[in-house]
Amino acid sequence: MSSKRKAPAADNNLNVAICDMLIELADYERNVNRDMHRYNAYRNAANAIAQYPTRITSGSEARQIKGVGAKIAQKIDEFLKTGKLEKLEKIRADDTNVAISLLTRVSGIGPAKARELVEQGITTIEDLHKHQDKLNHHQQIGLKYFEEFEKRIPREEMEKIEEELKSHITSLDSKYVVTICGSYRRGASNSGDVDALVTHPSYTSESSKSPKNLHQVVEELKKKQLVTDVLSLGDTKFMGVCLLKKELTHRRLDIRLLPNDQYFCGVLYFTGSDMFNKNMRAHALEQGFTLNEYCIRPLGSTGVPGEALPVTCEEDIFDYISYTYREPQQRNM
Ligand code: DCP
Ligand code: MN
Ligand code: MG
Repeated sequence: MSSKRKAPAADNNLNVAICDMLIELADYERNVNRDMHRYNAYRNAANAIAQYPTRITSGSEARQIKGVGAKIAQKIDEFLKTGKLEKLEKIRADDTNVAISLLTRVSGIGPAKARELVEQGITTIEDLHKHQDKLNHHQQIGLKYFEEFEKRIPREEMEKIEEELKSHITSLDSKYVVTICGSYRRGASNSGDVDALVTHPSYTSESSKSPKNLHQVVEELKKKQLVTDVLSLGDTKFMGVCLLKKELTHRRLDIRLLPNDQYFCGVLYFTGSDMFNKNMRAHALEQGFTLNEYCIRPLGSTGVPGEALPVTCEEDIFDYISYTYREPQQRNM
């Protein structure tokens, strides 16, 4: 998980301006009002509109799109007629909103922390540098690489990071399996971060001991100087920073260690997109299955999930729920 601000994939989106407006509203609802309900409503509308094949000419036309409600349609209408949105103009003119939105762009600073800081008069990145004592370790590293983390990672660089990760990790033990998921696996020309999944045959969901693998992997990546900083590290989840070469940009790297028997449900989930996941989970439910990042389980007549079904590849999961298989590049919505 990564970038805090991102537009829906919009290769040939004829309604970019409308989508940008909705995403700005969504971010405002999440970061300033902490209203995830409205946040999701705006995001869903933006995603739906990004897929729309023609240029929208009125609010009533937008209203016909699934995911666009009456209130959003009205805003689109105002925007198309006047070229702006009064509500957004007011939001942008409010210094508190602007400061909160800015601070939440720092990795590790969420809406609540941002508001707390702004209430203490800390409103700029410069202020943050002066008050580092108010930040935890993750937030301090987020601040240190504030500009770098906002830069997208070109696919070519992602390929090199993948190559290095795989070679370092399999040099520890050739039985390790590494998959870079996220937007990269969907074929994106650039990515917000590196989402790496790792598994090893000795680690399954039945294992009773807490696995040492991820600690060993991170140690090795630090030793090889690919990992420069650790944001957080547990037995199964690492969040940190990597750097390919001295003169290049520091990048956000997430690594998850997954049990061998849960690997492909994890690969499916972390490949996304989040919209694709939502749709696939909804389809699974309609077919009487519950699907999450760990497993797929049949739902009994009472709605209670049964035992996890065996999965040996992503296709198995599609097969169970009679969903036409889609290659990762076909999962952008
Ligand atoms: N994911 C999800 N639901 C979320 C967050 C994440 O299903 N709320 C899944 C789908 C994402 C994947 O995790 O594709 C990785 O999350 P990222 O935030 O890293 O998103 P991407 O890799 O897709 O985009 P980016 O290039 O911005 O990193
Ligand atoms: Mn990520
Ligand atoms: Mg990503």
